[in-house]
Amino acid sequence: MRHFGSACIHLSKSKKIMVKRNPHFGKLSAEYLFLEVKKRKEALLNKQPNAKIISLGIGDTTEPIPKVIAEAMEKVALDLSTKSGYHGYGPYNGLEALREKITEKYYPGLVDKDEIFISDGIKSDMARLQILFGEKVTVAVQDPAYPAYISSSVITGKSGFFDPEQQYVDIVYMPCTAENDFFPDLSKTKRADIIFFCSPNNPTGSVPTHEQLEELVQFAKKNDSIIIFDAAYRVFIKDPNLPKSIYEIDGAKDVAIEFGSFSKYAGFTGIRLGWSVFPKELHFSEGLPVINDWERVLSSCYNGTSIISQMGGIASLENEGEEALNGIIDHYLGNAKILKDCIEKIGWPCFGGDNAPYLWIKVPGKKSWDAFEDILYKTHIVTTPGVGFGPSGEGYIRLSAFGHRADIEEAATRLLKFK
Ligand code: PL4
Repeated sequence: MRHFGSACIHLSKSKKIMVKRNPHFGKLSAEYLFLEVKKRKEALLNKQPNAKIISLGIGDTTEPIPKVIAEAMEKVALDLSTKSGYHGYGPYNGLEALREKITEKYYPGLVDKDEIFISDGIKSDMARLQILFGEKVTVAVQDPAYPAYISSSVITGKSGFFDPEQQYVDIVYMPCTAENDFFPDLSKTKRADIIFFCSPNNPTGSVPTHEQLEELVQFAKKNDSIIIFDAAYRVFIKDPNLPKSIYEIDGAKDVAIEFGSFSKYAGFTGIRLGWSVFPKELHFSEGLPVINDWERVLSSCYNGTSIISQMGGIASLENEGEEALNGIIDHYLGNAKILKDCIEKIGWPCFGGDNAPYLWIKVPGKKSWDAFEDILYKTHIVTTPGVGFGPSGEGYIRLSAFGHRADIEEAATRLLKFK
């Protein structure tokens, strides 16, 4: 048996074949965060099968997809059963009509439709990104950050090992804490080839200002680094003074790739639809355009995105779909407000939730996993332990504001036990 963090791995006694395991898997810490959260929830249910669990852990959408969007998907699905409406493989970069809509809505005057590539979501694009850069590049992440950046980097060989401080050696951690207003001190940050940066941030819910993103772009330019800007939650930014895309910053096209998703905007976490932006201006040190290699990765490793999802995506960016979806975003932000008011009544320091669907909460006197267990067993509410997002998350938990209103109100009542 070998121990990695809190997990134990049992070595099998069954017959072994000659193929060696990818050694990078041996460097991974414990369980992938969200699987560990799920296991602990199941452990509670094994002990208390009647527990009425409210899940505010994994950030998954709960509200039904507006009918006008579902009907667009139904139509294309039915058309596929006809000779004239049948489609085979689609273009590997996605439907032109969808790329045009994304450009119009999200990047007017900033990005060309040929710089957009439709995908089945950010998480899989992140994995393909690792193929693009290979194992030799160095990586920086916000600490705390969405754990998939680190897992996919480690699996593809970008880190030596997981040290006793629960950090990956060779990965640059950029602490984002309440003390620095959740924006890294770039004057103290070591250079890395690739900088993962998420805004609104998962898990802290913080959104950097224009000035802060300008600083980030200048930092990348000075260091010849590439920013990977994850805008999965951009639709939650309601403050008109805050930037929604890295391309709102002058010169960002020289140094930044951006990822977007329909998961949280349109409730497509199960349908799967996202996009990447690769500006033509972005070049490798040899002078070759990065976009050309991305096209090669996609043409070699991806066969295009479901036409059903893409037609749903188009409907969700048209007026009727967009209006209905804005109501749903407001619903989730209303949930965040209910939870935030409740946490403020309890008196725990609480961040995020204004322009993001996550609340970042410091539970006084407790480590993250202890706070997670305490809340789970006392209130039957699933949260996500902050330390799972990085060492700077220790002592915090994350609450997701995705949920039906009745569940959120019930959760707020149960949490008041801690007052
Ligand atoms: C649980 C910053 C959630 N099993 O749906 P996608 O692939 O377009 O986007 C995934 C994604 C990308 N970027 C950020 C994200 O936070 C997410 C989704 N994160 C969360 O609770 O943190 C869902 C996580 C899922 C997973 O592991 O991704």
